[in-house]
Amino acid sequence: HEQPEAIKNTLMELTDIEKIVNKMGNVKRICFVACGTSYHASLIGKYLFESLGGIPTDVILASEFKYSAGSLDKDTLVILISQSGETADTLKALRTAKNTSKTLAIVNVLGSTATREADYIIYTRAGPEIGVAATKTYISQLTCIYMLAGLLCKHGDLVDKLHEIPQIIQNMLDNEDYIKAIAQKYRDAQDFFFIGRGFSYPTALEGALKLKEITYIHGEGYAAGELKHGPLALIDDEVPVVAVTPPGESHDKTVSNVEEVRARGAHVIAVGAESDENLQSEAEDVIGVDDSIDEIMSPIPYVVPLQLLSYYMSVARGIDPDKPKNLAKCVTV
Ligand code: F1P
Repeated sequence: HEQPEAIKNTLMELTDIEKIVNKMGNVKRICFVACGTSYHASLIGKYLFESLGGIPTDVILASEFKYSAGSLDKDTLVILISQSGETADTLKALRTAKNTSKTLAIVNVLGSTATREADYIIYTRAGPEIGVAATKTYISQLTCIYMLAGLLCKHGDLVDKLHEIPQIIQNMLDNEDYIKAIAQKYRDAQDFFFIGRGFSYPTALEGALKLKEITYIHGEGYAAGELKHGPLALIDDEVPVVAVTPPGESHDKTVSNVEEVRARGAHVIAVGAESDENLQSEAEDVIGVDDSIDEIMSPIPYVVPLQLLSYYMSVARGIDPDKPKNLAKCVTV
């Protein structure tokens, strides 16, 4: 519920980000390193920097960095994303990356280790996050990545569009009872699939992660086009499928994937544009997002209904969503 405020506060970092971009000079290659939710934010970064700026971009899980860090050099900008700035694997990667490359940390906690060790720092201004699972910090990380991409790829329109998102999210929060009702309906499901293409693929991964973290239901995030390469075998009427289908290039193909899973009996919850008539006829439940949101901007507002879905399922199952079992807010070993 603090998402609109978190975005507005993070947008105030724009001037600092401009200064960093001017200081850094030319960036020929980007390598994101992160864990968990921060990794999913990084994946969105890859889609942005490659599609808008043609900047080759890798995304590496911090825990895998020591086995495969790609080809880092002085022209590579290594971007570490971490809510806490204390995640052990991310810090290890930062220390290795510093030997060859410029490092930029996008962090929520002021004065954390990453902020002391990276060459450049951008703060996400989400405020302290009480729950263990990252929600508003994810949105703030994305806000920073979009501002950075807007500046590095010379797409000022991205920043303009960011200013419209807090109100769009607020409108969704004002109508969240609908999502609560869907959560009630599926509270006893044992497996879920989340599917999306392009910019919506990391959103699907993040939706599935939130489900696992706070409801203890198995959730599988999948690139929609990969379904037919195996997991379609798992789809039946007991496996709800959440389809992330914003308007844009990937839309029609994802809708055809919705048809495929429905043919196997799946109950489909689609997240898409409010006036998308196609979705209304294809999916059992449709969670509408403002029509003005295109595919590129969709990762920020579209993740909110997925977070709420998991939140309400968690509550319906008698779990405390703020204190999930076996999960630490910060993984320091
Ligand atoms: C990464 C992370 C979080 C997750 C949990 C464990 O943390 O995977 O995304 O919610 O708290 O750690 P960070 O590096 O972003 O602080």
